[in-house]
Amino acid sequence: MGFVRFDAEGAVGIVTIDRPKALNALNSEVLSDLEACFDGIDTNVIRAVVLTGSGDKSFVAGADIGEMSNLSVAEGEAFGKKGNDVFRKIETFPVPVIAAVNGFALGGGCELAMSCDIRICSENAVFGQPEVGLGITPGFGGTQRLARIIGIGMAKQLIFTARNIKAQEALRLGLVNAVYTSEELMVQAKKMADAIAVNAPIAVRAAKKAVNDGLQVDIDKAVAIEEKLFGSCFETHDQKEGMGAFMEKRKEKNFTNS
Ligand code: DAK
Repeated sequence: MGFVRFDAEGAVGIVTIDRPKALNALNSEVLSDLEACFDGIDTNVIRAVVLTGSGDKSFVAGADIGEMSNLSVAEGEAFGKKGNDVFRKIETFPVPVIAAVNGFALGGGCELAMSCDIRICSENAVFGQPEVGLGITPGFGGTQRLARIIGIGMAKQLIFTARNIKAQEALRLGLVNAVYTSEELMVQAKKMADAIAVNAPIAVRAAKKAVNDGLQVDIDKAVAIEEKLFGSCFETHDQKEGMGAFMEKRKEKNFTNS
């Protein structure tokens, strides 16, 4: 794949958007490569994914403005659908995806980070939804996910003013969970991914689905979703192994995702 690299380090997959000359901006080819990359990940082996951008300047500087500038309405819709399909794929990907935001995360880049389960960033990260200054609205879920993550009032303020924010403000608003130096970012992202990967995959996946699906419905339906997913863990190897290890006071656990 031309614009996306995949590396496996044990049970952790690292997906790198690799178009540094354009600050990893998302054109149709990058979106296709990203989709193909996630389609190709063997979730029997990979238990957590880190998504980042190549270089130390940019995660993703947005959708490709050059490519977008001359789109017709129909082409704009097709481009939007392509992006939304990939972002939903990441959001609903069976295993957790951590965005390691290593610089600019603007427009589609901020939206891509928000489609991941967890965001951490480097000190030089910059987040923003500059679309209204370009004459468009955020189109890869930004109006929806930003409001869900940082709250309606602040999301509206950032979107309407098109103001960029730096890492520390993103941390204060809850857009990212932690800020690290550029050197430490991937180290910490992999450490977090490792900490996820040692747990029972069946339970981690069910927990991701419970949070995601539960947030779309009212609390009565949400707890019913949780009950179902909780129940689905029982009679599995991983549940027996996890509880067995506790009963036997055993530290080592052999989770098999079965
Ligand atoms: N698209 C294309 N190329 C980009 C780019 C982008 N978003 N961002 C940067 N580049 C390219 C630059 O053109 C430049 O290329 P060359 O001139 O060297 O060929 C190269 O990357 C380096 O950029 P700069 O020279 O500008 O670097 P600086 O350090 O001076 O500035 C910057 C970095 C990130 C502040 C600046 O590049 C910048 O402002 N970039 C644009 C950021 C932006 O506005 N991003 C949001 C794009 S709008 C849709 C769904 C979603 C979307 C749209 C439609 N539908 C539903 C249809 C999403 C929209 C967006 O994301």
